[in-house]
Amino acid sequence: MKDIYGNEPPVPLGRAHLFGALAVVMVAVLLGSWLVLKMDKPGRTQRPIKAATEVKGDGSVRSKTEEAGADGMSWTNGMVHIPGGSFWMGSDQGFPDETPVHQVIVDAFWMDETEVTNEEFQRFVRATQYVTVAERKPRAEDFPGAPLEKLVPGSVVFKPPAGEVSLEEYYKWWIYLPGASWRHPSGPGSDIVGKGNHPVVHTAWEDAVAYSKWRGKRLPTEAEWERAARGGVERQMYIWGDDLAPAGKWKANTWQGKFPQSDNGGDGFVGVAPVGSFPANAYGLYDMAGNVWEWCSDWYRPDTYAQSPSRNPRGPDDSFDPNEPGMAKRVQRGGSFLCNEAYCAAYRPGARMKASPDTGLAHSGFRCVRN
Ligand SMILES: [Ca+2]
Ligand SMILES: [Ca+2]
Repeated sequence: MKDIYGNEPPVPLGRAHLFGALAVVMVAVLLGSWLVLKMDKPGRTQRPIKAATEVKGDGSVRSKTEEAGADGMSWTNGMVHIPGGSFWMGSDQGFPDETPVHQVIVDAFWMDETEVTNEEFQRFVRATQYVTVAERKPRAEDFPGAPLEKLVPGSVVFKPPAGEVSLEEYYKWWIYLPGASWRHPSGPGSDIVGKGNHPVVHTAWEDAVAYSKWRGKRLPTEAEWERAARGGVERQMYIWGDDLAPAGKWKANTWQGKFPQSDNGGDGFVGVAPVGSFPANAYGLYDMAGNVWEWCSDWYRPDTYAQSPSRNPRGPDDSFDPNEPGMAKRVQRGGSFLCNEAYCAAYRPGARMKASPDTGLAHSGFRCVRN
């Protein structure tokens, strides 16, 4: 089950792992997943925009100004039009769950130009008083066997191990940190002041769904996400081509150096980068590779593609992860600032990840779509 680099698939984790492990290891520990319209051309919206238009199939133009979103602006503000059409989904150069490569047809939709930012998420929280999963006290019934004193609000952060570790010992660089949340990405001593344009992190799937609904949007299907990421360019290893760093230039916020001990920030960033710090793909979307993982609406199964309908697939009806058969998981895409060639190379547009819906990590974010 190794990939083209000879790597084992990255290990997914969920909140439940954390508390299960706590029952055994008496420390506030662990967990972690690494794993963690119709227009001829896609159009990038200008911001601020108040009068977006849509060119319909018959050539007529429809204004969307009247369809204001929750922020009083046109809902297309900050979104990019992704044309409908067919593309080759999957990859035969990655892990087995990316196969078979198959042709999929997706209707047109609009997608957020960037990952959802702290500033955007803060507007949502202020308007709704929403409390994220990481800020809620875990319920004892959800984590049988966990010491009650350990059931405190928090999330999982990345901490480089001091010495040599096996790449299978993921629990040595993921730490459950009480008080970590989107407001405090690195724990209680940290905040998001001056980081309004950073992607929001520590967002569980249900947090992402709640935000999406408030904006009158939704999470993308896995097929929509991959079509958008590939930008109309078929069967490339990366969304920008087949070279990881053409002419020595990094094209996404990933990891350089020895993982997981030391990220030398060769791409200009250690940790998250402000959204849009790297070149957009051919559709005008930023950070579809790297920076933070992005939730999709689909349940995860490794055999999804073997039974997927060819038109507007919405994922399987149930979830199955052979690594954790009892835990239902949703799909995540795009990789993060922690991804590197030696581990998961998940910034490839075909790469798939999964996590339980109640799991948010220091590199888990999302973006929304709408038809
Ligand atoms: Ca980086
Ligand atoms: Ca991303």
